[in-house]
Amino acid sequence: MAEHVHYGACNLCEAICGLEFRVRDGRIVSIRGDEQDPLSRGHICPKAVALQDLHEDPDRLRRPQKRVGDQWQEIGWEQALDEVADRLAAIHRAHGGQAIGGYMGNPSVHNWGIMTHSSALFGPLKTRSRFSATSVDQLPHQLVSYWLYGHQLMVAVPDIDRSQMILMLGANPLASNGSLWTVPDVRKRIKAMQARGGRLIVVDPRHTETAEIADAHHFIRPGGDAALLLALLQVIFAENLARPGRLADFCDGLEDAAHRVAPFTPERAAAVCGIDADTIRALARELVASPAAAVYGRMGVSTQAHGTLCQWAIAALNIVTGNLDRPGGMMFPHPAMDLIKGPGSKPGHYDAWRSRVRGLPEFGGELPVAALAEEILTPGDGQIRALVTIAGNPVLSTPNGRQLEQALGTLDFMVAIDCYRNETTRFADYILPPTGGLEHDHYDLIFHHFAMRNTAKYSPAIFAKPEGALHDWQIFAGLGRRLRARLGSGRSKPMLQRLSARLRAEVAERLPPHWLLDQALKRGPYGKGRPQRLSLKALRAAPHGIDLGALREALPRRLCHRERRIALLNDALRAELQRYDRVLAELQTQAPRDGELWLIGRRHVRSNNSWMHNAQRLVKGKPRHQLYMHPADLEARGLLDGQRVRIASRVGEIDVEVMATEQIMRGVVSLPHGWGHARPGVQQRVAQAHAGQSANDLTDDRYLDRLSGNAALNGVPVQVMAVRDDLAPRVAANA
Ligand SMILES: Nc1nc2c(c(=O)[nH]1)N[C@H]1C(S)=C(S)[C@@H](COP(=O)(O)OP(=O)(O)OC[C@H]3O[C@@H](n4cnc5c(=O)[nH]c(N)nc54)[C@H](O)[C@@H]3O)O[C@H]1N2
Ligand SMILES: Nc1nc2c(c(=O)[nH]1)N[C@H]1C(S)=C(S)[C@@H](COP(=O)(O)OP(=O)(O)OC[C@H]3O[C@@H](n4cnc5c(=O)[nH]c(N)nc54)[C@H](O)[C@@H]3O)O[C@H]1N2
Ligand code: SF4
Ligand SMILES: [Mo]
Repeated sequence: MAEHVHYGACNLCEAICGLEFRVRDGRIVSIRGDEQDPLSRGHICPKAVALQDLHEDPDRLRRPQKRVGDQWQEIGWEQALDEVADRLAAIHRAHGGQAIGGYMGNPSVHNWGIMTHSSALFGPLKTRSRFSATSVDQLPHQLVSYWLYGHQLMVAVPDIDRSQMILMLGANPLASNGSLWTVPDVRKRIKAMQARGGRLIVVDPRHTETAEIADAHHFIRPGGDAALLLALLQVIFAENLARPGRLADFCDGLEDAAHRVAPFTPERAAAVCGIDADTIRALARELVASPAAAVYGRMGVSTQAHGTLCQWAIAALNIVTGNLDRPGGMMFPHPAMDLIKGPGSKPGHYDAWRSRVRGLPEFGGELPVAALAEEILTPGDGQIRALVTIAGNPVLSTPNGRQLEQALGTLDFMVAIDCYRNETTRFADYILPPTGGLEHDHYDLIFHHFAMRNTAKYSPAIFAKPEGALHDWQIFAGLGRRLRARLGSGRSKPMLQRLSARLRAEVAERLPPHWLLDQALKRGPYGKGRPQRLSLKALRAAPHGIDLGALREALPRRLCHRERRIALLNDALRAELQRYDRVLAELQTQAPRDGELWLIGRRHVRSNNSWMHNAQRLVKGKPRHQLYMHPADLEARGLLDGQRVRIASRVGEIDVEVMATEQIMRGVVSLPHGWGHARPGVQQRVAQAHAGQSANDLTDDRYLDRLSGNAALNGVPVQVMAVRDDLAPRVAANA
């Protein structure tokens, strides 16, 4: 049989690497990096080969599943979609839209069919009880982008190929391959920057893989970044070093900002962040002196107690140093399918309503997921009684996962659109599994907005859709159609109008994502009448992808506020700065509590959140889910390297193996999230054999970034102690 070669992009992480697949007899024989991909240039990581494992995994669900008692039955699609729509419609009629919650997980943004068609499901449900992985991740970035630039997707990224300095906080791209920064092959790009005399400076409580190749690394106390970043701003203003250049022409609030950061001196910051005042001053001066520098902060500075303030200060630093929208600084990409300037753009909105129980603000139509469990558990009008999860595993990925488990057990109804029966979906009444990643086509709608180079690439399906399977978008379309039939659309409108609205919705839903892409490309910034003349046909003719060039100046044109201005400050931010002044004063005087340690997370290149541990190829070798702890902290507690220890937080405790390492700073411990697969009813055999424990059994649903409601998953106070023998039976039950 002939061997066929296919090209496509990997959709597992934000690096969207180009891949070359060789297929013989309907089986993959090799997966390699595509040397001709203009963005990734042949880069690949170990997870790409696991695409084959996902494709062939016998545990991956291929038919709709219905729970009957403790048994799961395979049923047909018509029955599944009809019954799910019946149940959702019944709850909607009895309790209203708010009673139906929705949670969208991380792969939603890596699967374009979910992006283009999930509104088919949520449109007729008209619910405000919506949640996603955004609020355990990048919510502060989106909020700051919305406030400053007028659009939640206007995120600037380090223009690394022309940078002379990157100050990186709370990110480990050597493991994560970059985030809110599509930067495949980041190691090579860092090395190239260093070869031209540029410097990478990493700020992280752990000496990470990225810190290892950096020119300087500063340990920072978890949660101390806001103090550090505000102090950098303070020095720049106090020493009269601000050079915003042309940005000053269209940026409001610069003087106000200078005035408001004045109290945050390096001396005050030092006491809280653990980096001394001289180092902070030197860092500020180095930043200002660099001809092209980028300040970039990610997970570690978003998912912490002052995430929004951190992201604001980072943006402010890039502005006052004149590095925003400057080659080699932080730049805004111009994607071919533009969700910022294109039709149907969603700039965002903030605090238009609040969560019922705790009063947390919505952002862009979603509530903070840390409030999901309480919205299910607390009786009253608007209580969530049914839940739809889409490509997510919140039991392992959101704070206080045990409480969420308890909540899921009380729901009247749950449906999961997911390919596995895992820690979350096992609570569902129905699981609706879509086709696998190699069985549908793909175009990355999101990550071109954060890419360090403008490119476009269409990935055709490698394998035909199996008989009797549905793509994610078809599941949404099928449910949407049925829900509209049961719930109607817009009762107040006259019948004809109602009919035509329904007709339009039905037509739109039946259009596949690639049709929508073709339209968007042709009408987009590189479409008809432009030199590139992009269309679906043009992309199909260029299987490696099309290079649209280096990042280019975007401001002020691309700003989305009226009059195309940057709004550096608003009332909410001013209040937050004032509040932080008080927080800092308290932190400065607070004595650390006896024996308390700060828990942070970490990522590994062979692991991807919670859902790829069923690939033998990735989990093999030594376990990677131990607790990292400094030898001196172990010694102080009479603990030994390699022993089982108990970690306890306000919300729970787990027992894990501890590993002594000087990689981690004293007073801090690190545990990766996404593990904890030994739960009843999970059908992921390999993962269960490598179970580990869930870090989110320790993280706290009450510990948030106050402004955004984003979960503070890093810097969680914990105690670590020996596992006593008399507790052994309980440990065994957990293990
Ligand atoms: N303590 C701690 N917690 C964290 C983090 C941390 O650093 N520390 N990180 C947070 C971050 S950044 C994120 S993004 C979240 C992730 O949190 P989630 O998005 O909730 O979890 P994932 O592990 O990504 O789960 C993905 C699910 O999608 C399914 N899936 C995969 N592909 C598809 C598909 O194409 N279609 C459908 N329908 N389903 C699919 C998988 O089977 C799996 O159930 O975790 C967060 N939680
Ligand atoms: N291999 C792999 N790649 C992935 C993923 C994965 O699970 N595995 N997940 C993907 C997803 S969903 C995302 S969002 C991205 C995340 O991408 P990154 O943000 O690059 O990922 P992390 O490795 O979580 O890096 C966070 C860093 O913050 C540090 N940190 C913790 N607390 C603090 C603090 O208070 N201050 C500072 N300065 N640093 C702190 C941690 O030590 C860690 O090194 O990765 C994506 N890529
Ligand atoms: S870095 Fe790895 S997982 Fe991420 S896109 Fe590239 S090959 Fe896929
Ligand atoms: Mo994420």
